[in-house]
Amino acid sequence: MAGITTLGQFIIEKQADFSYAKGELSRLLRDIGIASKIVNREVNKAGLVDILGDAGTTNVQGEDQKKLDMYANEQFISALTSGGECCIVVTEEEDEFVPIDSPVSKNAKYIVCIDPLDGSSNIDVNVAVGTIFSIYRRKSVDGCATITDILQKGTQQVAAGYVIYGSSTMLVYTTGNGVNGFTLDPSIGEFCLSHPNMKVPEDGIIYSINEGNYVHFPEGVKKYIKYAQVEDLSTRRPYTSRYIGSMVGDIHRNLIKGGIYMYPTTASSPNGKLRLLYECNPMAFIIEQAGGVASDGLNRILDMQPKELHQRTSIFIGSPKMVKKAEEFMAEFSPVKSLSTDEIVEEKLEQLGVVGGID
Ligand code: AHM
Ligand code: MG
Repeated sequence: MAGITTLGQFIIEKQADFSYAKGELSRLLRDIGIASKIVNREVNKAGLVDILGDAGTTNVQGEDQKKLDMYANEQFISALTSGGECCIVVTEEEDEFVPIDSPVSKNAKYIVCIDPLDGSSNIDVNVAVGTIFSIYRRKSVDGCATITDILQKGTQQVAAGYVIYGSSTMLVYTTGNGVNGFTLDPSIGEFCLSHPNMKVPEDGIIYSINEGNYVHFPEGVKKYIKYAQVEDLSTRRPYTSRYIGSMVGDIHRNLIKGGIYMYPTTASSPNGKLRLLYECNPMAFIIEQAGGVASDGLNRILDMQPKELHQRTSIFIGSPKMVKKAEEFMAEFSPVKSLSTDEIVEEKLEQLGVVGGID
């Protein structure tokens, strides 16, 4: 089709960017694209069929699972299983990692970390939700991959992306050579290149945070919010507050318009709410590739060494000028990261020379 580049064509064209690529990563991205179309179909008709509401179970983090969360989880695992390029899936919906136990997949090179349906509390009210994914190359050479293959820093990601199921459905991804966005054309059932080489504006006027948690925020965040609300025409303040409560939607908007998204520590989430492996790392990779910044307020997200599958972190992400300003407030007013009780005990044991801390 003249004038249109589909996701499939684009992935194949870009395969040459990878010196080691033999097409596996391209096939993996294609499989994720196909599964997201199936999920999109169900999200679009969620109001029509009996898949709204709680499934009656909770995930490892004690959160209610929605039926569509589980449906999306099954679709992505199934696509990654039949594709044969992925040896392990880490998903928000499963306590343990999911080894893809087939003769082909066991030796596959890639690990996928995924939040199959993020922001799912928005489904019932017809607000944008998303899928977030991150792809790593395993360290071990063959046989079953292990936890060490999974717990890699975000800097090791070979690809990351998200799908936003919104007023239109888009897939945005990076393989470390910029960020490209594809809009699903429902009439032909294809993601078509609509946002080539996406760049986050260097500065913006939107700040996105759940301000209902204000009293529990670190002092640095409180001070930044007050800064955002003070009038100063030279820096286009007061800023505009926009918060959907759907990370993909909030970050996608800020990527296009410029802005900062923050989910800091709170009383109920002393380590932050969002998960490093399948929410923060992929979003940080995409935003950095688009020219933005992502940190926990003090340290770069992509440099964090994950210690567990469902590890959480606070996050400040978006336009570089805005994130750096928020970091200045954090450095001045909240320079020390709050630690969980386990981390405090672990640090103490490490100081005492008890190797490995606690389990
Ligand atoms: P989820 O993975 O359980 O859907 O939670 C992640 C979501 C993000 O998309 C969103 O930004 C955040 O949780 C909203 O949390 P809150 O309602 O505390 O503001
Ligand atoms: Mg999520």
